[in-house]
Amino acid sequence: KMRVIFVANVEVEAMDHAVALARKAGEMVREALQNERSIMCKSSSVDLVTQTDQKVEQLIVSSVKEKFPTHSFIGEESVAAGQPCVLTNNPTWIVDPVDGTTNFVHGYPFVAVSIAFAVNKELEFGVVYSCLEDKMYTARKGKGAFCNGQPLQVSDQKEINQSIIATEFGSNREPEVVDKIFSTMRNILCLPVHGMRGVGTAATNMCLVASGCVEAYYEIGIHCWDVAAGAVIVSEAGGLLMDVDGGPLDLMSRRVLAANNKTIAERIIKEIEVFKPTRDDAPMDK
Ligand code: LIP
Repeated sequence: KMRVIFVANVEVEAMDHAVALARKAGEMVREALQNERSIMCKSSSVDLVTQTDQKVEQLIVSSVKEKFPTHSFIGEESVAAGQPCVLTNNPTWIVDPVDGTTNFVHGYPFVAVSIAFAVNKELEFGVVYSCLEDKMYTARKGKGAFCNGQPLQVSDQKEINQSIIATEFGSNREPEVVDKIFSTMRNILCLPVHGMRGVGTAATNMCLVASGCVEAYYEIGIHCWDVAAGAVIVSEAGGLLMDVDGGPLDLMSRRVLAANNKTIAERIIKEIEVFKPTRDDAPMDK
């Protein structure tokens, strides 16, 4: 019993720290938007990164390592710099310092800081700060989901024809992949659904599912850091997480479906043309 209490206390302390870090990171993003952004490319000319992404991740990493020196870290820019992307049983922070980097570069007003925490490979809490909306989404396993302290609840809609579905085009520009992405969108649009949306950041799309604004969000091509925090928030708001083929969510698979209920999830799955990106935890030489 003492160990359970100890673990819970660490998680509460870690979550409070994550919220404070997300807010500080959001200030850095807002400040950087007032200045020229240095744009660099990663896997392609449309997979962007900026010094702000790197500075924000450095702020979070250094602060976490100081306060929780035994904890592990998976961060988008650390992995881009060659750190392994492997989730172990060790308490692990999973961070996207600037989710919606392309939006950030263009000044398109949806940019989020996403911080998740896992122990024994189980997600324990998620924090997503939509820093241009000043919306702090938080959720801890078993304790509910909130936006700026207000409880969140997914939509109760079970009719796909009365739904809005979110997705993104992603950053893969290979024609055969783009064909699958558009074919899936055509299938879903023609069900028909009320509409399709995407704000340009996975974490924010997931928070919109948790808020009941959209019934589901799916995407193939995301990374674990894009969706880890949002997964806790959707789940604690009464939603569910799956792989796009109907299997259980596999955080490293680069595939996600977040939905308000099983009825909507199963209807969407029938329309998705699945493909398998290289996993986040694939050996580095892959
Ligand atoms: C983005 C995701 C988005 C995806 C983009 C990009 P980033 O994350 O949030 O869902 O479509 O290709 O991966 O790179 O801005 O942190």
